[in-house]
Amino acid sequence: MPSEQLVSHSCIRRYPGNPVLTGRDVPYASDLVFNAGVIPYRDGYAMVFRNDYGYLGRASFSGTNLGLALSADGIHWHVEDKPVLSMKDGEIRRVYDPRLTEIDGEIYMTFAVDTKHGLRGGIARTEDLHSFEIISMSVPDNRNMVLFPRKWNGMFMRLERPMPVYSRGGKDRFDIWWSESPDLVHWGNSHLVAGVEDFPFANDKIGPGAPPVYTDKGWLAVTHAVDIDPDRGKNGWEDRWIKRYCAAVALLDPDEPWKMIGCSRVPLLAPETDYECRDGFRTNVVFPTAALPVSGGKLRIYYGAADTVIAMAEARTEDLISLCLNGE
Ligand code: BMA
Repeated sequence: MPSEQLVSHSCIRRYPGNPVLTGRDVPYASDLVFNAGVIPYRDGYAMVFRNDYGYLGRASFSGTNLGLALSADGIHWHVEDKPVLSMKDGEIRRVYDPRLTEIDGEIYMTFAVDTKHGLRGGIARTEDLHSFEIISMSVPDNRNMVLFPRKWNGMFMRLERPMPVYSRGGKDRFDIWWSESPDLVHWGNSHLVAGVEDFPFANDKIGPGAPPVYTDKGWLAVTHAVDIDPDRGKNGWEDRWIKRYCAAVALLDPDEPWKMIGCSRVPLLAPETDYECRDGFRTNVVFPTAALPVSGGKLRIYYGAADTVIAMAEARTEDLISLCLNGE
């Protein structure tokens, strides 16, 4: 039976000029531009994005680096001349999927690292978004880390997505966890925030998307939620791609941020447009990585579409909260 067609919730609007960044905007080798961290920066905005280049066929590329783009309005972007980070040595294969968070005036970037010995989640500090000081990297397998922009009882906090396989029947049953740290190096006191079963439209895995946003009702965490349909078969450039990624949203308790007050029971944003469903490397992918409060009481969400371009959508923060509270 073909999988159910999912539609985006009526509270969210895509930016009509989507996508906001593609490989054509990049002045160096670039095939796929997606999954970006975005923060307010100086008088405008800064974006660090993932760039895969040198398509070799099947699912492989000759390299991945991180690029920097600046914008006055958060919509129109100018990409700097050169990439700002790439890591490759005998152990590290690549660094990707950056997220940016400002905490107490310092800028931090979390990222995923593919290594010879597994997938690790890293944290770096940067003053100028050009050079990065690596602070820590987790043990494998873990990724999709996002930092909260405020400390809690003097501690840094992150959401993360470890990938238990052995203990979950060899399937991708990956959930969202919360951990705290005094120094961004030593992490612990971990709690489960949400399981994949909390999102009825996911049958595979969930993961943190954007760094959480503080509201008077709690922390709004935009996440991704994945369902698999083996009948999807060939999609996009890859030989076989059977997953669908939607954006979802969860509300976390302000006092005990590992406790989920509620979450959307339907997708916030489901792949529907051509740039999400058709024209890309991996079709049916909406992968949120940044959420910024903007004028009009709205939250602007940036997401990778089809692992090929970067797009944007907006919803009223109030509507996102009620989506979580009413379990719509
Ligand atoms: C995840 C990561 C992301 C990617 C997503 C959809 O596992 O690899 O970088 O956007 O899959 O393909």
